[in-house]
Order: sequence, then C-alpha cells, then structure tokens
Amino acid sequence: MSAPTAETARPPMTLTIAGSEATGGAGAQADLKTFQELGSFGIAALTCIVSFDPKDGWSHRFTPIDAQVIADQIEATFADYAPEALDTVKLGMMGSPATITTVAGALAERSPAHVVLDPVLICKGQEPGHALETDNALKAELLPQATFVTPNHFETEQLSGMTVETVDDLQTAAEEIRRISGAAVLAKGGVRLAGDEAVDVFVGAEGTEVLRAPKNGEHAVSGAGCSLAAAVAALLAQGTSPRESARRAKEFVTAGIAQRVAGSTPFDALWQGGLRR
Ligand code: PXL
Repeated sequence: MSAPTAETARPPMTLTIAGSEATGGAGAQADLKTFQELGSFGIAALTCIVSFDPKDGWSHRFTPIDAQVIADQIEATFADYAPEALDTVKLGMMGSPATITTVAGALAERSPAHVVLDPVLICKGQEPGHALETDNALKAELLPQATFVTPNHFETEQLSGMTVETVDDLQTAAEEIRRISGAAVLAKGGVRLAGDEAVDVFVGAEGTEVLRAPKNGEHAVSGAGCSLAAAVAALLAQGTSPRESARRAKEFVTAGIAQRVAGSTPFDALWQGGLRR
C-alpha cells in the first residue's frame, strides 16, 4: 500500500450499509449516485435485495442477505481503507431485526465518527404491518450509535411515540428523538404535512432550524429519503457541519425531486443530477 501523496490524495469516503432496489430509484443505488454527485468515494455493503413485482402491483419482493455475508462485506470495506479514511457510514434499509443486530455489532467494533441513520421501517407502497419489530430493534441497537438521524413523517411518529400533524409537532418529536439518541435529527415532514411547503426540522448541537421548500406535487418520490441521508453523509465526510449538511442535503433533494424520473411504478424516482447546471 502506498502512502497518499498530493497526486493520490483520497477523496472523502462514504460507506452505505443498505438494501439494493433494482430499478435504481432507492436504496444503495441512490446512495452511491448521491455520493458520486457530491464528490465522495462511494462504497456499499448490501443488507437485502428488493425487486418490485410488476405482475403484482409493484409489490416488494424482499430477499435478505445472510448475516455472515453482511458482516463479511463490512469487514472487507473497513480492512481496505484505514479507519481515518473511512469514517462516515450511512445506514439504510435493514429489513429485519437479525440484520440490525449484525450491523450494530459490526459498527460497535469500529466506531466510525459519523453514523447517519435513515431509520427505514417500510418502503413506499408497503403497509406498516411489520414495522414494529424493526422499529424496536432500530431503537435499541442502532439509534444509540447514530450521530445523525433522518426520520420521515411515519418514522418520526414511531421513534418519538408522538402524533405529528403540524410543524410544531414535528419539532417537538425531533427534539424527543434527539433526547433519546443524542444524535443530530433531521425530521422530514415532506409532503405529509398540510400546506404548500415541504417542511423538515433540524435539531442538533447547533440549535434548531426549520427548513422549507415549495412542495413539488403531493406525491412522495422514491429515493428521496435515501438520497437525503446519503447527501448528509457525503457532506459530513467533507467536514461540513451537521446543520449546513442538513441545509445542503435538502437543496440537493429538492432539485432532484423537481427533475424526477417517471417510469411505470406508481412513484417517480429522484434524479441525483438535479443541481447540475
Ligand atoms: O425508500 C426506502 C427504501 C430503502 N431501501 C430499499 C428500498 C426502499 C424502498 O423501496 O427498496 C432497498
């Protein structure tokens, strides 16, 4: 291994531990595209494979990845790069309590400086049925290791135990999630709160900030949550502060939603190139 010189200096590095979503809208694919777009060297360890079923209303066909294989991927990525080079990890869909336990164990051994947790409980188009077990495991095992959490409306309600109908509710719930986790929190109202703005609330060591953008339609876009958390990770890896990372990640996602990509699924996909001029 050669030492980095001016010519070979590494770009910031970000590892996503997430599921594959084959159509490229969400999951590790969205994360890697976001990392690349924001100047970070992207690395992925897969937790599961999601293949939508066009013969069954685009339902989610879900294949978990064996716990040992997940641990092996994480081992390979951290062994390849020095811990100080790979200090930022983004966590996406885990899919089961067993996977959460595996990932939590692998992270606890390595303690990366930034752990951005997108607490994915269910995907767009799924029913909240099986979210509870995953919710409990996330809260007990991953939330305490997170340094930054990005819950959407549903996840904010689940993690805080509160009902969220207004921006004030969103702020109170975000403060509660910060209290129980110690992490910076970016709670997303998205299209779920009434009004013509997509409102998110940041709560962290730098204070509280309400982030607003005009709503772009009333439908959630696939990959918006993944891309937001991945953008936060890429920015933190470059030394950007948590609050500034939240602001810039929201701009990135807002531009990506404005230029979303339509296919045959009932939800469009975010385009990570939205900020390109
Ligand atoms: O958008 C949430 C999400 C995250 N990760 C994977 C997914 C989805 C939704 O479909 O498939 C792998």
